[in-house]
Amino acid sequence: QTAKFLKDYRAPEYLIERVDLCFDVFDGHTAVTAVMRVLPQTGAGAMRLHGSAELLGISVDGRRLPESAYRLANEVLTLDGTPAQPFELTVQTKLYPHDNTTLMGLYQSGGNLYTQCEPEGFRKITFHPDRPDVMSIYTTEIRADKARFPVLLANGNRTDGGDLPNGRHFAVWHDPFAKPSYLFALVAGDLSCTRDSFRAADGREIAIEFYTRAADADKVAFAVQSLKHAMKWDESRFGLVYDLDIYMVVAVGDFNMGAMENKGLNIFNTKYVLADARTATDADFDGVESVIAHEYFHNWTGNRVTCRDWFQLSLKEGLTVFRDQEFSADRNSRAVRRIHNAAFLRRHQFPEDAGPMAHPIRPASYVEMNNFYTMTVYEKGAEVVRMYHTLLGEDGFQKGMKLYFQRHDGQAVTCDDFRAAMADANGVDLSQFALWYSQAGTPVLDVSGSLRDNGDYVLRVRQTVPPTPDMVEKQPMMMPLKTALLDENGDAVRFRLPENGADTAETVLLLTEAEQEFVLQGVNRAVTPSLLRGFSAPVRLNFPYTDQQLALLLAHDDDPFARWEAGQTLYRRAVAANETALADNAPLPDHAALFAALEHVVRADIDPAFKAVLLTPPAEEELWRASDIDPVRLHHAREALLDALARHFAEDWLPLNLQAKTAEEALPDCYAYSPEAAAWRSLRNLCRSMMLRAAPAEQLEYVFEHYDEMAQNMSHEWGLLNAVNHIDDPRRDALLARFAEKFADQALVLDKYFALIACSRRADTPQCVREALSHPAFAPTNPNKVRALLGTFARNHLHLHAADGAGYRFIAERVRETDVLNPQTAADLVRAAFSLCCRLEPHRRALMKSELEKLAALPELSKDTREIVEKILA
Ligand code: B3K
Ligand code: ZN
Repeated sequence: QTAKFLKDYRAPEYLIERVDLCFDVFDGHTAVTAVMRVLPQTGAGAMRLHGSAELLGISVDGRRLPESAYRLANEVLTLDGTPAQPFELTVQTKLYPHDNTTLMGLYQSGGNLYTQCEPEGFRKITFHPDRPDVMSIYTTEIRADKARFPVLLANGNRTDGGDLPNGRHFAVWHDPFAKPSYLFALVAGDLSCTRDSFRAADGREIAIEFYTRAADADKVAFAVQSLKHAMKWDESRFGLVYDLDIYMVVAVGDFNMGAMENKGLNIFNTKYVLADARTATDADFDGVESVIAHEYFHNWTGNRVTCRDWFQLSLKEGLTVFRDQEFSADRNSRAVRRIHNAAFLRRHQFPEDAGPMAHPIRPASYVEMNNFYTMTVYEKGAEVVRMYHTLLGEDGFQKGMKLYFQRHDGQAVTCDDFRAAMADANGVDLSQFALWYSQAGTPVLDVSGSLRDNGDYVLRVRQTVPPTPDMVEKQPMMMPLKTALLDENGDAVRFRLPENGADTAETVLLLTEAEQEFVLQGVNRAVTPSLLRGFSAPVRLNFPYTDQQLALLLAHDDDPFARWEAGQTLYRRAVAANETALADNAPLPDHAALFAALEHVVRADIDPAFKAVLLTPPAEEELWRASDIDPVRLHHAREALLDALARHFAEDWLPLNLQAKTAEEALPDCYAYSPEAAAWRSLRNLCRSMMLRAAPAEQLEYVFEHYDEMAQNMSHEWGLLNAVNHIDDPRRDALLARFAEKFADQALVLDKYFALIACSRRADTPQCVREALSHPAFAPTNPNKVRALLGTFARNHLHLHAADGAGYRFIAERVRETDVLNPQTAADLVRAAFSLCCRLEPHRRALMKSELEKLAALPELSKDTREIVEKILA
């Protein structure tokens, strides 16, 4: 396994000014001719190109090179004696897209052709430097059978097209913006087009085209509207206007990830384009809106200014996630969005930062770049961008963005360039902030507070950054700690800041040292601090709160994140108490303090989505301790708390549900997606699952009898099915079977069916998952199906961690099969199922390790999967 290192970066020796591509599509293969205008840089050595396609021939300035003039070894092509002056390089390759199950490069799906090039897929198409700092102007010609491939698309504007002999036709596309090879895209096939347009701020009319299978065309309207909202929002919030005259989105069912921001021609997983109320949940609609926006925002943060090398991936991803989070916050409840962001990070990124794959948001090395499109690079990366925003304010942040574009439009740059723009535009020193890019691990803040005799309140903050496999000793980092104080009634207490005497009710403390003391003057009474407001830094914070103080914050804090967090801490304490009781075979505690505090919440007159998140304890992944984890016992401890919660408020769920139902139905077009309707439905679904916990037999009977009238859209169906999904009763099976039958022609809904099977707590789940592998709708070549069934099972901690190791064995077998077809999907499965290995209690750790060792011993294992397996075993 050869790793690449950030410290080895060298500027390219050959630039490429222009790339003219011609794709000749035939039945069994596609022939590609690439003509490149090459600019050798001074002192350039032999020209080296990457490629794994079948090479048919190479010419320099029109003269075909003899085989003695080049060497091809390990997918690197070395050309000797190319001119020192600019020259024209022609490369001919032959591709077999129907055999390409990796879904990288050019591949076939449902008879159509699609590309995926980021990060290093262009080299599967032709021979090329294939690195993001080599940017070129692309012209693409596609020739194909007109009846089979009526639609021919590539980046930029269509400049030519017409008929050819033998029933063939062609199209030529030209992209006037220089771009790296990873943004190249091509689509050829039989697709239906939905058209719209957008009037840009500069007056230009931008054509919008969405391409789908004909049968799916009735489900794109929401995505089209989302795009227009995103275009408008980027103009008003960031002053960024779209630059081409056409924006195309193509939906494909076989896709490795969510979507891809190719210049002018986004390619999307159908999951993030297709949505109607019958087939998509509110969460799906929300996903469509934010991914459509994310890819659109990349046009500036990613395409116009791109990454110098792949170590800098967070430059575009962290920033673009921050931008899509802000877009969603502006379109929905900002408070609830922020809570969702924080919960998501803690559930998915914190475990990564505490495990064998821990890496800084700018990794120092990688074996397979595809393995570094991680929660850390994306989600923690977005939190790091948000900290600039918190430190500099909206104005300061916008100044920084402006300078960033002024300096770097059209360039491939680094995270340091971004940080410099933020610092220079605001005249501040952000050199210490650089540590966020080089140090992995979730920082821990241990905070204590005391009231001095003179009435000042003193906060002491100790910061530690835990060791990670890549680095043991860490430096203290710069971060904002947003803070306020509450008195015993829950009212805000004003205080003075010693540095400028300003009188305020909230401040952003700037942490820079391992230990720091902050004095808040003129407090003069007992207070409860409200800390890390708005989740102002991606850290874990400990403060020795009493349960009463947490109840006070939960009832009164005016910062929604801090209010929610107080509740989360109470839940964490309750689950920990359950765990201890289960370990000791003792009776479970009664959780009186928690339930008393939640009385307020159940009855509070607040945003229903906020109420729903306040009534939801942390996910299991957030509750894992540092080591010696028994995931099954933790699962039972958390379930027992939910059961107790359901019983404690047994009288409240029905009226609350009724209130939410009435409010939902009072909205115009109430079963369609809207943030308001979604908020009420999230509360309804919570109530429904609580009612089922409290009285399963009677509720199941009711749901079974009234399912059709209760299920007015997919959010209702999803809520109902999730609530009954764990009950061992033939009526549950009947409901699931009916669901699968009703949506037999809807691939995305069948993904939900597979996910329901795989997430169930029922004892027969492992058996049902195995049987589902031979369901006619399951396909091991389709990443959505693998993720729905196997990815979901890998997160079903009750069954994955079965004490006899059967869950581990099952996943390891599937990894083996998947790896042959699609290494990226296999690597993701390993990561999801096995990352916890070294933190498990010894018995399970040994079982999991032995499965990993068997995988590592396979000589043919892909480098994607091997990198993850070996990191876990290291
Ligand atoms: N940039 C792509 C991700 C490419 C992933 C390659 N394994 C989508 C996105 O982040 O917008
Ligand atoms: Zn992105």
